[in-house]
Amino acid sequence: MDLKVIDKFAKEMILEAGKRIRSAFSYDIIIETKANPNDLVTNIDRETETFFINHIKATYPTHKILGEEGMGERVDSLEGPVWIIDPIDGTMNFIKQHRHFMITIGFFVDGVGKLGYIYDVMRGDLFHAIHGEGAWYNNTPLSKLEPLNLEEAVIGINATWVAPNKKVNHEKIIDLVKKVRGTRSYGSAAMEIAFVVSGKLDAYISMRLSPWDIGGGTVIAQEVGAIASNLKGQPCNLLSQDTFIIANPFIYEQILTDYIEEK
Ligand code: 2AM
Ligand code: CA
Ligand code: CA
Ligand code: CA
Repeated sequence: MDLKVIDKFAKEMILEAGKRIRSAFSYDIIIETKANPNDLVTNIDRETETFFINHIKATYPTHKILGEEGMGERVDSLEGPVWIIDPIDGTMNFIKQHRHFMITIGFFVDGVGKLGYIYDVMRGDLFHAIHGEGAWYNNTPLSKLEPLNLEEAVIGINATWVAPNKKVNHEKIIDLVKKVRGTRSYGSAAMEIAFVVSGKLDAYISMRLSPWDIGGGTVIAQEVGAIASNLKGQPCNLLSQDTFIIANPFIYEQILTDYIEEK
């Protein structure tokens, strides 16, 4: 399997999908809700996922494809070549802000991350990685993450978790928010992961993400030395929903040990 060839294929496919999404703003975007009133999906999410599936199947008919909107087949093992796709990460941003949403894709072989992509559709910015070869922000190589103290860190976290909740001890999250230099919340998990791997954020924490939110990002993380896991410190499971942290390796342990207490 020539990863360089698949990488070129994937990049061209993602840029083409980005063009289609940008042009969708001049047509009707139909908004529906999924599991709850804040869980949104549009015709463009579904059409983009279908575009990826058709494109991949035409060239690589044996590859499996796991997508958020379920337009492909059921995937219940990571055996063989598997694409994990979120056609629009940050659907609420897509609908309300017309920016700050990503296409994110991971390509895995027997569960090992080989290629990872996070594409900021409106900025035209691509973060990508090839396993063992490195990671890039557009054409610029990304460096290994550098040492820093938690006091200097800027972290991505949703404000929800400083209020009493069923998931984590919120008092400890308040301590974390006070300890760090600043917090941000962008509304797209893939965007926050892209910022961590490029040193624009130093950690990102979420209480519930799905494989397609993090698949591409975990491949990029490996190449720059960012650590990604669930909040128990276990490897990310790419077949089911879980908690999530990605962090600069110099603060990862301290955040998990001193500030995260799951209920
Ligand atoms: P999405 O836009 O692809 O659904 C902020 O909501 C971040 O969490 C986004 O990356 C969003 O991805 C993700 N997310 C995961 N599960 C979600 C859910 N059930 N409802 C809303 N957002 C969800
Ligand atoms: Ca969604
Ligand atoms: Ca998502
Ligand atoms: Ca999505």
